[in-house]
Amino acid sequence: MRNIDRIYIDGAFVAPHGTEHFDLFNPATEAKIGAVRLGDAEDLRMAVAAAKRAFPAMAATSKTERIAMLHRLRDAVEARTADLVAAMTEEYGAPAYFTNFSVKNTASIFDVMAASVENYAFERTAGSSAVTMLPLGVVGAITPWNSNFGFIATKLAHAIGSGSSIVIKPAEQSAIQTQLLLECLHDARLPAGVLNVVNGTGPEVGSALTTHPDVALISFTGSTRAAKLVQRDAIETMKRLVLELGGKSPTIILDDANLDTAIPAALMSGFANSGQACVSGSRILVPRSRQVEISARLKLEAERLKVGAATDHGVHIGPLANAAQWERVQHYIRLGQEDGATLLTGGEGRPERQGRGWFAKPTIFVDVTNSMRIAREEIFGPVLCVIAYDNEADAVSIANDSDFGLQAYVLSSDEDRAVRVARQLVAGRVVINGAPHDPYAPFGGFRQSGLGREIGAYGLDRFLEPRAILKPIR
Ligand code: TXE
Repeated sequence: MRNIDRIYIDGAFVAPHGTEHFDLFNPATEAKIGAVRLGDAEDLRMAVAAAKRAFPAMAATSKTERIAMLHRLRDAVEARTADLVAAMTEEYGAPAYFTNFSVKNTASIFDVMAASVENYAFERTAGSSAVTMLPLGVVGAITPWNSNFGFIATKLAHAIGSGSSIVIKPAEQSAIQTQLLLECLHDARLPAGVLNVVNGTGPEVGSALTTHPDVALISFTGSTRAAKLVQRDAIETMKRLVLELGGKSPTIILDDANLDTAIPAALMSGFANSGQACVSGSRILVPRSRQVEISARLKLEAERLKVGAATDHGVHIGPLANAAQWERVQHYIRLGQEDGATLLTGGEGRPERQGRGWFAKPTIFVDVTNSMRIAREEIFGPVLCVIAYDNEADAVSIANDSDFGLQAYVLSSDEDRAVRVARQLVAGRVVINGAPHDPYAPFGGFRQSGLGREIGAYGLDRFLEPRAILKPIR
């Protein structure tokens, strides 16, 4: 049983003032595995005060010093890879290929930021003025449970790269993972107060952060619902915002696609992390002329996917992260049927052989129209919609008919054609033919998928603002 009873303020693990606890579970067994003692608004204020004290010295650091800190953070994460994977497996339940990728990616986030800082022009000229890109002050970060390590690392990397100090309010559901990551980050010996982490709930600790007058910027990843509350709070003191939110990403299978590669790619983008990903390709757009053939292949290959605990051999899909998420997925599966969509495979309940654990069946609906709620709302589970289109223009129009605009996928045997289609899509990223993850590509979305971009120079731009010095011309 793990009891997380410390928060991280001013370079030290300290007991929070808060006395409430939040129980933690293994999603594959539903067994309680620990509890986290939650911080409160007073803890948050102390964390912001520490960050405020640390800011001037951090803002004055050179590129070389920031790069050295980022490298130390990378090394500290790499040194505990196996422990981090184990913690993520126990608390989150994802299969090994996913947990290994997540931890490796967490280390590489610091490397990518170090390279971006190296190339970033902090000193510039505009006309005859000297322009310096300056950090804004204390940064507040709020992160969700679905990719806990990656999101914490991303926000911290941007803070260090820009010369800011940071206070992070992580998701309380991932407290075991957060605690272990913090132990690693502590080993990187950042100056005290540069990194502070307060466990707690969104309405208490999260909103104490978003309303705090000494916080200059909020970098939030989570639901569009909570982001609207954050945005409302931020208005009061004109905080800058970076919002990375939900999606309803289309996967367009063009009529010339080779199904041997297109079907696995479509299923991978839809079912990775049990569909608990903002970039999940949850709408599969298929040419009407090939709908029957494509649906048959999707069914066949989806039914071959093995659902189970990370400890089982050869598992593709793990459990959902918590009971609320499992209920939410069941609700949408019922809703799809009520709205007239047809179940191609999957459905309500647990897969056979899974008596306990928050496992859901990989589910695919056909006869879906883009106006149905299952095609418009983020489900955040292994539930995919197949939507038929008449021609390329129709595919683009359905893909773009969404409140979101985070990511899109195009599959075709003609790459030039796929790029032509990609250029018409309203999405922060378009992935062609299952291209691998690019850690340097800007990340973020159009419309209600968010505000701003993270990663590299695009991310640094949001954490910095220009100061121009105008001198008399001689
Ligand atoms: O997210 P929340 P939840 C979507 C996904 C999922 C749904 C609900 O559809 O099913 O959201 O998940 C903090 N002020 N995504 O409830 O509430 C909260 O404590 C300040 C998509 O877990 O958005 C947590 O740290 N902070 C998404 C963080 O916000 C507040 C990832 C995210 O929690 C707050 C997660 C408030 N008033 C969920 N209320 C993605 N884009 O990847 C909550 N929080």
